[in-house]
Amino acid sequence: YTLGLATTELALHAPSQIASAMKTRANQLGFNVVISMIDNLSLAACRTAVNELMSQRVDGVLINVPLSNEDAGAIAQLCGNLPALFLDVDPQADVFKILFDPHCGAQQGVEHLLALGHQQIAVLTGPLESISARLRYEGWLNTLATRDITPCAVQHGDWSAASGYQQALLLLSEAVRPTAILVANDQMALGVLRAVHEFGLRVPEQISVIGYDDTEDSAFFFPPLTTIKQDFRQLGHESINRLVDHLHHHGDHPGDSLLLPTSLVERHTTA
Ligand code: IPT
Repeated sequence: YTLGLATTELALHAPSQIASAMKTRANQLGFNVVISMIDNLSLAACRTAVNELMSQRVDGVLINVPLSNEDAGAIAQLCGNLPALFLDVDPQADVFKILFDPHCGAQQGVEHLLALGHQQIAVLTGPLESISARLRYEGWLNTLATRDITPCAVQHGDWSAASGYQQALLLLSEAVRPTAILVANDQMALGVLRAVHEFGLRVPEQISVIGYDDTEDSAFFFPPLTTIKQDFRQLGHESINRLVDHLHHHGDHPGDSLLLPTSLVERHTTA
């Protein structure tokens, strides 16, 4: 078989680690993976990528592009009989999918900060065009609301360390200084740590920072980052297994979708 991967920006750590894990598993099974990368978040860009893969006669496609329910439906339709597995959609989306539970991850981050006694919590979301960024944000707000807390400040980044740095400068300039910052991914958290350092504040004594992903480098940030782990190796392994399973059985298996858990990794940026 040849499998096709349509993916969002591979300069980001999470999608590149996911692609790497898929390649590794596919190689073990003797399959090839061809990649088509989109460079802007739009349905049109995703269509172009999928068309490009189909013209290379792939036997199935993996789609790691954030898509609304409607757009995921449109892409599933474009694929027709070609098996398509989605990796960045709403858990409610009516397509074949493997996802980390965004509600679970968001809740674990908030509960960790609440257990440490934080009440002045600022949040830094991912880009709101991304469904996963929106679901993490929604999960944070819902969990905070169970304790009648609203974030003391909110900013939106674009998943990059540069945006984390810039948005953290804004969060730290607000009248009320947060005692903790919830960050939607580890790359942005890297930029946040630098901004906090430049403000002359100590992590975690004066301000706690928690990330999301647990990408390969996060244990080597300074201080080592507390974060919500998404096991990308497991995601790559499972997604190839399930897509290949689908190819062998030639049919619809609506039960094939999978929601993977996330876990809290406590390091040294929260107290
Ligand atoms: C998601 C990552 O958590 C985030 O850091 C960013 O890299 C994003 O991907 C890019 O789309 S993981 C995805 C499978 C929801």
